[in-house]
Amino acid sequence: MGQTPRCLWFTGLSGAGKSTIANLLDKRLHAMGLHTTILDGDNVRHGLNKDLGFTAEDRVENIRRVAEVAKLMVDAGLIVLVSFISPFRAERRLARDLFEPGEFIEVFVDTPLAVAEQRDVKGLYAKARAGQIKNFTGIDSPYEVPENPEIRLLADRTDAAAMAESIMAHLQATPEG
Ligand code: GGZ
Repeated sequence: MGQTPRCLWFTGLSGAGKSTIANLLDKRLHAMGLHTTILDGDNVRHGLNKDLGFTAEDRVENIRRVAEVAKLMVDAGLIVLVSFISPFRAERRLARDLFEPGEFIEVFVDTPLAVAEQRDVKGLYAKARAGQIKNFTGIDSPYEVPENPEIRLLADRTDAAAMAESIMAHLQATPEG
């Protein structure tokens, strides 16, 4: 597997483990000398998308912009790791449709709500349950489960390194995207 440009699109609940897995995978690819980049809330919602919040309309626009940026980066030859909740099927479809067949790999980080909520690493679920955060995904804003992702990770029962390896295996099995 070489520098085949592609978009790996991680979707899943807050606290599902998307960023952890994307970061591990990024390190693995980087160690092979491949050129990658990560797009996530940390580097996009504070800059390009700092005008957007968490209403349905704002999430749609968040994902639209992220998908367009990912497309530019893939066209520039990068392997792009996109890590957003991206809760709506329609917007994930719009993102996919920007790419050539095989370029877009949807990775569903499938952690049940109960598990993400119990972990509650940042205390956001507790705040959402208490009504202090509105429109929180899984609480009072929907997450539409991917119907046909290229990769589904059972993230509540699998070690993060093993999940990164299973994505590597997928990339190696589809070397031309
Ligand atoms: C969901 C929220 C919300 C609401 C703040 N709903 O676990 P985190 O903290 O680090 O990741 C979540 C992140 C989600 O942003 P995304 O850009 O990925 O969302 S979307 O794709 O739906 O546009 C969470 C934090 O932002 N966060 N408020 N109301 N997550």
